[in-house]
Amino acid sequence: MRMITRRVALASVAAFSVAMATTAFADGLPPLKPKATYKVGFAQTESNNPWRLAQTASMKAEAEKLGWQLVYTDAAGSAAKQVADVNSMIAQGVDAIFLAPREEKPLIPAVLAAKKAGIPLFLIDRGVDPTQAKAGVDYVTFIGSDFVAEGKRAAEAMIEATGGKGIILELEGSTGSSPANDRKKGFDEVVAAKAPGLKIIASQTGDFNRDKGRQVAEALLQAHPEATAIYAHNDEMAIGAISAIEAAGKKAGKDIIIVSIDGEKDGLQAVIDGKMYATVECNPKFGPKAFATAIAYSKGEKIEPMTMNVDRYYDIKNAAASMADSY
Ligand code: GYE
Repeated sequence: MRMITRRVALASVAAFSVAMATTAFADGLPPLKPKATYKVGFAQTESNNPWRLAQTASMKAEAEKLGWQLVYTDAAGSAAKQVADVNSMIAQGVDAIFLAPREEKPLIPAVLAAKKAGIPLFLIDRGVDPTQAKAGVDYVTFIGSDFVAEGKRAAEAMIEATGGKGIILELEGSTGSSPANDRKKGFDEVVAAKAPGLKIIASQTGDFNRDKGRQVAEALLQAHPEATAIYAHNDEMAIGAISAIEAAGKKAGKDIIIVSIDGEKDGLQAVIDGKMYATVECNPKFGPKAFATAIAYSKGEKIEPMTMNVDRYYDIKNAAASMADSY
């Protein structure tokens, strides 16, 4: 009889904790239990440019500083592999996941799988489709830059550099990624609203990649010899475009005005060399902020659904002075 009573009591404790867990889920998010140390995952999208390498180095350095175990994966540019990487982190029982989603839609299943498994997930640097997964509900927060604002700032620079007249080739980032979508949106909007004399004659993806940027710029320069400017969604493609411009016997910075985004060392050098007019900063050093956010979350502090980085702007006035800080 006593045995049975005890079993009933235990069963109701179990029922209570299920109810507690359900309450946490009903609030939208799995909790991160306070612990002295954690095993966390970082699902990187690719490692083929200095920006990505700087981001990975920053995440690894912070994990090491805190003495946390980091399960690191590199999706090598494949959204499908990145979904598999997150699923493997879930299977390994990580406490939390930092995800830099390659594209907005294909990573939705990974975000939802982490939530379902009770693992809090933090999006860093890129976003996912907000109609399919919500910050503060399906994942804890997005930490990163305002890409629309970056695109707008790049357009202002382009207007300044060209006097509002010219024919622009646009090199887009990876198709379906939030920085490519938003940097295009911000730039195109400002050009349409403020510079009727600027015409975007072609816009094509170079996948945020230096060599693809070079190849696409080469084809576009051939198809549109009247082009006078290039807007690249990142420095790597801008550097590739400079090679294509020079191979076509033209002068970067004179015949073709270039504006870009990121602020990597080679981008700043191109500004110093007069080949690029300006680059809008997008800071890759996420480690301190990402881990501090997870710690704050574990303490039950309120986390804003969007944590925006403050980005600088580099042109000839400050490029040289910013080199030491760059990557
Ligand atoms: O601009 C680019 C990188 O997602 C914000 O991705 C990031 C972008 C960055 O490959 O260089």
